[in-house]
Amino acid sequence: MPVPLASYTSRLPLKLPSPSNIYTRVHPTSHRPQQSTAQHSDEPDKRLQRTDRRHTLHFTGRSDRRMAPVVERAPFLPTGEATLRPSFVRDEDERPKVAHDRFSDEVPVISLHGIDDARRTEIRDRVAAACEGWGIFQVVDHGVDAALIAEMARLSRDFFALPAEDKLRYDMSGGKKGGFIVSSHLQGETVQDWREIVTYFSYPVKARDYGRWPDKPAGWRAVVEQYSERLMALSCKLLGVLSEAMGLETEALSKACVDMDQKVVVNFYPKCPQPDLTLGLKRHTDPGTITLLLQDLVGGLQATRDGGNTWITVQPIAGAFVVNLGDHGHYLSNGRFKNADHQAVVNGESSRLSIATFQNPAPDAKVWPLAVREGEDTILEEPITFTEMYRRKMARDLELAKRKKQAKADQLKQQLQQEAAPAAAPTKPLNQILA
Ligand SMILES: O=C(O)CCC(=O)C(=O)O
Repeated sequence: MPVPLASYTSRLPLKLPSPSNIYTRVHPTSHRPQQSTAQHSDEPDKRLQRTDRRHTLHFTGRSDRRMAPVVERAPFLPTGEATLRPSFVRDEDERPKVAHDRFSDEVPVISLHGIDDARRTEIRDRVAAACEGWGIFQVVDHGVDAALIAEMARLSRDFFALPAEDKLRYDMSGGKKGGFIVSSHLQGETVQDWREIVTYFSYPVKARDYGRWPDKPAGWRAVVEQYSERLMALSCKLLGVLSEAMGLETEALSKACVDMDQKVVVNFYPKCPQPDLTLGLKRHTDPGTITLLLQDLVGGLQATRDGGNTWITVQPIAGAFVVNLGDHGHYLSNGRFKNADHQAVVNGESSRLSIATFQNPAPDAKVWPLAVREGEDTILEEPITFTEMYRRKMARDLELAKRKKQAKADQLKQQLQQEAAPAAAPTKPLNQILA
């Protein structure tokens, strides 16, 4: 997923930036952070330091790099500090617009009771309407055991409470697939997410690497395994309904996924000193088919359906799963169903936990609309593999991040030039000049 990152599938061919090596390492207490490409120092040259409202920017002091801002990176989530470090501060246009606990009931809540018989048609129609409107809905009465859900959430919280060295045994930086990492973010992005994650690749079973599944807290592996299995079953059920909602045979979406991948990402968002300036997880769509998100009751999942102009905070419901349609689902429906545009915000009062289960097609599965309605063009120009779809998404995201960074640097350069320019001579009225 970050990103998009957080939601990334396993088993990509290695030509791509792989999901794990696009995580940028941010070290916990005892380690030093990776150096930025430009000069980085804990003791910046004070003569060249400039503070604006959002960032403390250090300049390299070398003429060729003088204009390149170096944002100081935090070595770990600095939860005990009164102000937010610059590396977490987002541009104004990216900051939260709605409070984490101003809940909206706009996202439909659908009971799956009777999904296999009496209520199937009704459920199918409600799912279709939700996907056309938001690309998001919540499901209750889904059949996943409440005790299993509670245990999964409890053990996940316990994992994040482990001492740093226990979590670091599963440190994911440097290209490892699955494990723990602080504040993963897209390469090329300067701003960090305010979160920790633990993630594991659970399907296909033959690709599981149990060596990357944390063995603490005790009992967690077994619960994780069971949870993954139940969520795979629920996802297949939902894909069946979604296929029917597209007017296709029940198995159509599962078949299009070939051998479905599943990846689970547990997000932990600690309390944040200045939540209005940052995000737990930046705005994104998930690349896969669907994502099932379990969240606690704190609130923080936000969605937009007008390109980011307005946002809502999804009402948390105990034991419910939020279902997000991903890019793959969006393409397969030829754009009829929206890919959920969402982000996670944090708060200053309590930490928050969410568990995202990403259901993705196999890397070489073909991405091409399955249902094209009369009069419609296909939204893709040619069939591509899921790997290629993901590569294009990453390239777009990186390009956007690059352009944004450049625009900021240009703006700053202009500002500095204006400040450095000698004040223009005051213009005197003609009669005074001639006097
Ligand atoms: O924590 C949340 O509410 C959102 C998580 C999410 O979007 C993700 O993991 O991709």
